[in-house]
Amino acid sequence: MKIMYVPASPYVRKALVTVIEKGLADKVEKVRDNPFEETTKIPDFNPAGKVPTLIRDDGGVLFDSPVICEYLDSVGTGPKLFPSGGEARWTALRRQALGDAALDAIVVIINEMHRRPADKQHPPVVERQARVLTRCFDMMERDAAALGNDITVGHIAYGIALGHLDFREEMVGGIEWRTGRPKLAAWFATFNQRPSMQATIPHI
Ligand SMILES: N[C@@H](CCC(=O)N[C@@H](CS)C(=O)NCC(=O)O)C(=O)O
Repeated sequence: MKIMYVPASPYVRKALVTVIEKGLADKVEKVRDNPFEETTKIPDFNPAGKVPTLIRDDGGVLFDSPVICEYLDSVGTGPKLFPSGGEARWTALRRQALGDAALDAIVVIINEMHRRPADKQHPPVVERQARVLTRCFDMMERDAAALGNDITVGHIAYGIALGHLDFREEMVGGIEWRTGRPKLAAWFATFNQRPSMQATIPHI
């Protein structure tokens, strides 16, 4: 398999953490391709032109990190990251959606503050997404005691959203998530030590 990636993308990181957690590191070739560069080949495979994009060994293409992560879970080894059914599945999917919602809000803030000319920026956009982030992290804090030492795609999505805000803290105007969220901070400190998280620390 091949995964088209950039090392700063949190959605890519979800997929790469999953690759490692599922024992697939030697089966997935990483192909660096920046979707914002003219030379990108990503649109030949994924009409959205986004990373991560996964090219399977049979030539089939998968995109969007939730789909890629579920595929990797189905072909790898180790505990299921997507529980097969019941309430456990809904909990994992809800947590994934919450982590991804926080990521989406971070991306909107960064695009608004750093990818638009100053005279085209609209502060209410950033303020609205900052409120989204507050609500997302508050919900994670309420959930933190239930996270335990398990790992599902929901845990991965939480960890990557929190890690991404740390990575982009300056670009999002200094929003930080630990104050007033001690349970979440303690959970992240442990989760972030997993080899899969340490092997995928984002960089430019
Ligand atoms: N929902 C997608 C989001 C992927 C995404 O937005 N990736 C960004 C990089 S962080 C990208 O490729 N952006 C290119 C663009 O917006 O044109 C997922 O979960 O994979």
